[in-house]
Order: sequence, then structure tokens, then C-alpha cells
Amino acid sequence: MNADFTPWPPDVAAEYRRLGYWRGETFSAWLDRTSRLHAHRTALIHGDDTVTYADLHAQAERYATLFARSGLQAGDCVVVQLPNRAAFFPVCFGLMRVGAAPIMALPAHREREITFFCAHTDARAYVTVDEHGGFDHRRLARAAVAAAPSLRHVFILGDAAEFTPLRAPDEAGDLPPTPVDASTVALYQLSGGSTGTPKLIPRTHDDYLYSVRASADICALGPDTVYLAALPLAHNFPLSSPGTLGVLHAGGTVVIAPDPTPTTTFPLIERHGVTMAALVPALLLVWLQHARTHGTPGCLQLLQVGGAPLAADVARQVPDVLGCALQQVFGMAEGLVNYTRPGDPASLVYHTQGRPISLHDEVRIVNDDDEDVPAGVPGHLLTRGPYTIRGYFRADDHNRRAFTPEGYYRTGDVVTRRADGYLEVTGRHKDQINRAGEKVAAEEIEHVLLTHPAVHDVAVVGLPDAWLGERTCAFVQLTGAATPRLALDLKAHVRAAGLADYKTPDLIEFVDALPRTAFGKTNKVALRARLNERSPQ
Ligand code: J2J
Repeated sequence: MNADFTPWPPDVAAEYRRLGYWRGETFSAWLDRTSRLHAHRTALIHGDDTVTYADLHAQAERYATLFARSGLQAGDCVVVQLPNRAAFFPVCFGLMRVGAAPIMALPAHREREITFFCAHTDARAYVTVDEHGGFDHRRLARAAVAAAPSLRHVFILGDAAEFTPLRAPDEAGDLPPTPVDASTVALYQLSGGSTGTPKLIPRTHDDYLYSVRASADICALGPDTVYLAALPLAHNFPLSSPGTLGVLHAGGTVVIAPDPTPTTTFPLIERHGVTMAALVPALLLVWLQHARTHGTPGCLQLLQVGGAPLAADVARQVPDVLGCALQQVFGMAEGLVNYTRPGDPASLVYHTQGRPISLHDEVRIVNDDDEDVPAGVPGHLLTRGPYTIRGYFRADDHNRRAFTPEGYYRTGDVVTRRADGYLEVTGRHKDQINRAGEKVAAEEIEHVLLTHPAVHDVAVVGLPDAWLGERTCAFVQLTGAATPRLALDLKAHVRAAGLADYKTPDLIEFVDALPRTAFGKTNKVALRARLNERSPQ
């Protein structure tokens, strides 16, 4: 039996409650309170649309009415895949209002990922858009309906074709109080993962709201904060660190950017007086280059950068080129988030990835035998705490490897803890590629490539890249001889398997044989070394 949710031990949960981290408040109660407190302030801006807190609350109630009338109820899982549009928020809050848990799919996810999320969670509904970035999402809906018998509803924002329009009634109905308590799952985040299938991360109202409140405090957010949401809204970083939810918690304004390019975002920053934004390092490079030639929007005060390694010499350019302070954020959708703090000296802000949110984040740095190493020595980062999960959704076998018996999550990151408690990310010990902040599980791509008749064996690794951080490279041992178009065919094969585009290998290399470790496993360390020798950046 695969567990849906691994609870914290009762004594630990009681302690988190006693400390006031977990307040027993659901997202619905939180939205009620926040929207009353800031009713007439602007919550969201998207294009020419402005949504006040009162509007946001009313819209969430109306969407909740639509969902309740469709039969959605407490405990249901609903895959939500919406691009950066204002509707994302009232839709998610509307689902939570009836006790359903949104699964935070990314707009880039395709047939393989979406059908897996729907089928694996027995999702009741899939919420998406008609078309985005030239792609027809109704195609995904058809595939999801065919693959997941549990699916009762598909709601489409825009032209719904044969599906149900994602259109709330004009008036909210009489809804009963939210039928769940705060210790249950509020939403599912997705893990970058390192295995053949993505993992779902169950986050409770209690733990997620704690991380949001504490993050908003650390970043000193207030009603004057104007936050630019440039990364995909569903991702954990722009959602909760402190992200859009932190800004809404503080009564500030979220400006939603349809895409993160400077040509879109810089005018939005100027127009709305944006004070804060969050980026991955790959985008920071693009922003820096644009700012050098086109100038800098004057109002930005704080730029958060996280999701992938940030070089110190790039970090140092932020104040001069963009005219604002930098905050490094090292986090993960499973929980633990580290921040450099406002006012920290340059030596910390440019050279470390910050320290944990909470005094009760337990961090261990260990060697290969799970023995603690001293400060200053790199090791594997293990963590547990008031907002770090104790297990993935329905993944018992994987959970036994990903968590220690004491409940520590094995992050797969190699870090050094300094004597002052700040962390430096120095490496990674997971079979994953971090491509411009987007995580690609090597095994997932390898499985797909192995289904191609020309492929005998394959290993996917990350290759350092000046712009993306890493590119994906597939080393392929063929069953026969290479043909001229084979590399292109293999890329097309990955795309045709219905994976998000960012998972298509950037590079395909044919090899006579893959290097092996003493145990006969593919030696990825040797492969990476081979690539690095040959491909100067
Ligand atoms: C190096 N690697 C980093 C950093 C994440 C806030 C910020 C980021 C994420 C995120 C998040 C890094 N330097 N500053 O959820 O709330 C790599 C690590 C980590 C993995 C997690 C948040 N910041 N990483 O990126 O779940 O390898 O979350 O374990 O997508 O990204 O990826 P993800």
C-alpha cells in the first residue's frame, strides 16, 4: 500500500503547533482574513486587469461554486496547468475552498507528465487553458481523459471545445465552511526528481502557510511591496519563497508577467513601480545584458535569485547593473528554503546561498556513510523541519531511499556549512540536470531513449553551459551504425513521447561503449569529465 501522505510524528507536530509555526489555519481562512484586511488594495495586476483583494476573494468564492456544483469535494486532486494569468489565483483558492488540492503542473508539461499526474493521483479534474505559446492544451486534455478513468471534468480557460468552460457563475452560491482541517494536504508541488517518473510533494496548509509567513517576514514584505511574478506561477519559488503568496499575505501587489524576458518585464517594472522580483540565474544573465544596453528600471529594490548555482562574479554585478540589492535563495519544493538576509554583508550575499528560514530547520551535512562532517567540509545535505515533507505521494519504495529512518530528507545537494550557519552549495549528488533552473531527471529521458530501436544503451548527463548553467547531453550506444539524421531523430523521439520541451537533450553523442563503474553501473562522473575536456565554454 503506497501512502498518500506521511505525517510528522505526533510529538514533533505538537511542538510545531506549540511554537506557533502551525496555526491550524486553512488557505480559505487565510484568504478570508487577508482579503478583509486589505479589501480595497490591489492584489493582482495582469495586463490592464486590476484585481483588488475583495475581488480576489469574491472570484475564489465564485470558482468554488463552479467546482462544488461540478461535484468536486474535499480530498479530490485536481491537476492545474495554467500559464501566468490572473485566473491562476482564484482558481487555486476556489479549489482549496471546497477542500480539493491543486497539483501544480507547469505550462511546459506535456502529455506524458499530465497523464501521469492525472492517473497517479486519481485526479477528478484537470484545469487548463485552450492554447498557450502556440500549443493546444485541449490535446493534453483528450489524452488525460483517455488515460485517467478517475477524471470527471476538464475545465478550459478560453475556447473549451468539447470540455467545460472555466467560467465562474456571476454569483457565488451558499458554500459550507471549508470541509478540511489545516493538517491535511493543501496542494501538491512537483519534484524535479532524479527517477523515471516525477514525484508529487504533498504540502499541508499548516506547513506551507508557515513557510510563506516566515519568508514574508524575512524579506520584510509589506503593503507597499510590488512583486513581479516572472517565473511560472505554479513553481514553488515564485509561489512561496515568499513569492506571490507571501506578497498576498503582506497585503502587497503581484504584477503577473506573461513571460520573463526583459522586453516584457522591464516596461512592467517601470509602469507598476515593481519593488521586488525573483529570477533563476540563467534569466539574471539575460536581464543584466539587457540592462547594460537599455538601462535599468529605477524602482527595483530587491532581486531574488535562486533555483540553480549563481556564480559570485555574476552575483556581484546585480547592484551596479540593476540598481538593487541581491538575495540568494536556495530552496526546494520538498521544503527547506535558505535565504541571505537583507543587510547581510557582501561576503555572505555574493558567496553563500543563505541560511534556513526556521530555527527548527534541522540541517545535517554528512559523508557517504551518513556521518556528520565538521563545518567547512562539503557533504550531503539532509534536512527535516516544520515545512519539509516526510514522504512523497504514493512512492513508498522511493521514500525509503529519499528519507532517512529519522525522517530527514536526502536533498541530493552537496553543501558546505560555514561556522556561522550559512550554506554554500558546492555540488550535487543526484542524477539530475539543472537546466536554467528547470530540473531534468536523467532517468526519465534515458527510459524514453531506450525505447528507440537504434538505441542499445544511454546515459544522460549535464554539461556546463555559460547561459543555461547546464545543457543536457545524451551519450548513446547504438545497436547498429549511426545514420546522418539519427541525432535529430532521437530528439524528435523524445519530443514525440510527450515530454516537456526543456527535457529534450540539447546534445546527442554517439559512443562505442559507456564507461562503467566497478559495480557495472554507468560511470557518469567519467562521462562528464570526458565532455568537459572536449567542450571548452
Ligand atoms: C544552487 N542550487 C539550487 C541555489 C535551488 C526557492 C528557491 C528555489 C527552489 C527550487 C524552490 C539553488 N543554488 N540557490 O523550491 O522555494 C537546486 C538544488 C535543489 C533544487 C530544488 C524555492 N536553489 N537549487 O529550485 O524543487 O539542487 O526548487 O535541491 O525546483 O534546485 O529544485 P526545486
